[in-house]
Amino acid sequence: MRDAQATTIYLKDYQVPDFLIDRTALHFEIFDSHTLVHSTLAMRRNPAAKNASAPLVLDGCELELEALSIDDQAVTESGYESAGESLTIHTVPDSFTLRCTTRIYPQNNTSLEGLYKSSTMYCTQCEAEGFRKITYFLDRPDVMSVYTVTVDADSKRCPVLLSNGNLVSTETLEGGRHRAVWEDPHKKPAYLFALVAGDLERVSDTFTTMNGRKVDLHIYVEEKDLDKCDHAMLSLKNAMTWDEEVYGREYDLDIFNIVAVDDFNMGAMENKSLNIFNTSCVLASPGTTTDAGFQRVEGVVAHEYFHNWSGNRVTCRDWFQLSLKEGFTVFRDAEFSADMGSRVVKRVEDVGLLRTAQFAEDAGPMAHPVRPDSYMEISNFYTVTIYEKGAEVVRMIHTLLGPELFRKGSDLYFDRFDGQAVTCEDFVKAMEDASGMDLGQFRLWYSQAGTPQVDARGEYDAEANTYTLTFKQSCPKTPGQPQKEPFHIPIAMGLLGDAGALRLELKGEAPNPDTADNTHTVLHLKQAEQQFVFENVPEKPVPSLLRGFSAPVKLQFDYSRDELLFLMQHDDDGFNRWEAAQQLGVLALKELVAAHQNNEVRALDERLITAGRNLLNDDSLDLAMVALMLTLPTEAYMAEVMQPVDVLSIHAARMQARLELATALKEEFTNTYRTLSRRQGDYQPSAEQIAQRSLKNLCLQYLMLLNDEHSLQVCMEQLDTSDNMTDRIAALVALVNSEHEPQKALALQKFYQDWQHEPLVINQWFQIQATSHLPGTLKRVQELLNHPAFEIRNPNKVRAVIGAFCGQNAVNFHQTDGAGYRFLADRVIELNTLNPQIASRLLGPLSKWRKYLPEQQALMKAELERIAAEPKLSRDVFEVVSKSLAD
Ligand code: B3K
Ligand code: ZN
Repeated sequence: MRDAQATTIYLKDYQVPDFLIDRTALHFEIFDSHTLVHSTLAMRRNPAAKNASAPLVLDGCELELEALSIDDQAVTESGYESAGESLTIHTVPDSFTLRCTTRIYPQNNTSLEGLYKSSTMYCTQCEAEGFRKITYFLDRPDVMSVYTVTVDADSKRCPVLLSNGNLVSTETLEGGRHRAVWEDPHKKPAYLFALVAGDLERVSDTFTTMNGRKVDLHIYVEEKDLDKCDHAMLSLKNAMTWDEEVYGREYDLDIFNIVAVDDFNMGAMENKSLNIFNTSCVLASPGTTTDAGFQRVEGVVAHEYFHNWSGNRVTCRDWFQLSLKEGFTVFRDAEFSADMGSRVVKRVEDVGLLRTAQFAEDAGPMAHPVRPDSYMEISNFYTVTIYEKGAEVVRMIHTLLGPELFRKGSDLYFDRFDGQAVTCEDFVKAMEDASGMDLGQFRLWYSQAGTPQVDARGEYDAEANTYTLTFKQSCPKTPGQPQKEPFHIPIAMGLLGDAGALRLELKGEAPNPDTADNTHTVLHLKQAEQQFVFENVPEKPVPSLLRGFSAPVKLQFDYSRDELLFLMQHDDDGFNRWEAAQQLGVLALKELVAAHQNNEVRALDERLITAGRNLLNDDSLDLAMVALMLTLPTEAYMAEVMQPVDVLSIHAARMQARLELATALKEEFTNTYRTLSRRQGDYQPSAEQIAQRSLKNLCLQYLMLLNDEHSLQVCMEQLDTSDNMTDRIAALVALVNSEHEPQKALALQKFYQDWQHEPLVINQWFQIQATSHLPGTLKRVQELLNHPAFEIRNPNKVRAVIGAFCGQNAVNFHQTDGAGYRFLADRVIELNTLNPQIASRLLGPLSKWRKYLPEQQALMKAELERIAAEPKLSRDVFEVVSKSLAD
């Protein structure tokens, strides 16, 4: 474990590297007890470096150095200095060959960074700074090198030997060993290096690119999982086609490999031509995977593939620029998923994540800009801000430029910077140069943290036939940023009249001759306060603002409930129809929360029940939309709009509202459930079938709240007879959250017996129990930690039990005696030594302690202090804990 060092790295201190590495030859000798890494680096001084006689400082972490030479002259111990994470050689020529041998122990590497063992296979994870755990190197993304990799291992235990690029030779060695040599013609930073050695089987296919290059596609998995690769393979081919059609980007090698690994810190990794995936993001089959799982596989496969251009061909100059590749690539994968399935559903899901997780991060102690100014541990910056807000920033550029100019901009960006390591500024400049649009003020989205608040009001002048929208924007202070400048905020909007959308004539602007449809526009909000006047407005309109969630802001407009009901039915923007339903739900839930806090009895606003009935009775509506609009705002979203957060009252209010809806609409839910249960044909993860299942299962969840025999029977039948995991899991969730104790216990037991040989299914089984909102869940979670299927070293299991309990089960995590907080702190302390990245990630729910009620704050803070007092904290945990406790 790397010890905590309170060193902060600043963007302003960036300097070009003093040395370059033109060629890298690595030779791995993998043995059971250890691995030897022999590296040969062709190095020279960087002509652009400031200091022409700088010493050579290499990165290296937890390495045993066995040999070191420069131009075949051994460097003796007095010739170098090794301290912390670096090795310094004071005197080197201008150009030289550095050879070095390190000894590492992959089987003991529980951090899952560098070269490690996941069950019987060897694999790597080098982003961001894992390569330095393999050998001494210039482990920074602006040092790009051409790699040749030789791997020797036991032929039986590791019949498959993979690395980046093309396989150039194989050889049988003495002693039952063999060798493979791989060469990657594209220069790349060390974080994209990968190696896999193990006993794997593969599924193969081919793809022919737009210029006729035939690419071999392989997915490597354990033999038992060979039947779960079809969806990933199809997703990969769809992604390759989509990137050609939408971005003009073609794949650049003859081979593309994906490897599935059980123990993996995140979803997947875009190593050049050798993507390594968490099994949860690549394996899928109807019997074992839910709809959400299928969609995740499609999205992650596409995301990693898209990185080949947005990340690999054009990479980041330094880690402050992480969103350059991540934000852009998330935007690309979101658009791909929208094109493959339902656009509105995808947007609603993404905005849900943004408005809960990202807005909370932006308001907490770890708030940072999309391009951070500083960090202690870069692993802590793979955040929802870098990924999701970063994607929103790219989406806003797309909205401001329109699709054609955006494509011109992306073409220019890829052409201009191919093979280079660049910055967010380079990206924005390319967009500006291609479009002619001034993005000067827009750049503040990269440098200012915090979620802007936009307050809007509208005034209709019946005499003048004008409608004036006034916007005020502000942004709360965040750590290190007490003052904020106004942002350039694109507000997509329209005005609705009684008979439909109104034509828009914005005062001072000529109508756009290019748009036949003048009912939709994008306002450029740039000032702290700004007015927009619409002329020739024949009636008082209802404005539809921030369509498609055109900017990551908190918008406040005082709609009446009747106006929200009107927007729910008539807005031509699907996202905003859903948003109107959400805001209506927020108003109703706020009332119930207040009543609960005052010990009053109050009924749910009748209008929600009427609206629900109308939705369920209207055959013309899209089923996915109905399901989304019938889902009340989540507890996490309510926590965002009601601070300080009273977790227990929010939970009680939402439960009451759900029960009232279930009681009032029992007949409609029953009928809809029955109609939707009759599916035609086999299971397909198609948008249409997914919509059908999501509404059917929502009906089931509502019906199960009634706690009656009939609903129980329906639920048990679905659990026992379903042919797919989506329906089975939905039934199990409903049952586990119900009061039917004997049936629940039996069902959980049977489910375990049926699926114990499918680790990904068992993770769901863990998660369902950890997220039960009923009392006694913490005790159950503690028992689950001792379950034979639980492994603290497997991140998926940690996420399924500990992560799910602390992050998705507010009512139990925040139980008033603080036992939930104590439980989390104990797990963080345990994981701090084993896997610092996972430990630090788990801390999220505790770090936001300041937004809760005073008694909870005190208990949460005490647990953070207990962690802070631990003698040996990893840098990852140290950074989050110390920033959480800072004033
Ligand atoms: N780039 C990787 C994330 C690496 C995280 C390292 N701690 C996966 C992705 O975003 O595609
Ligand atoms: Zn990524």
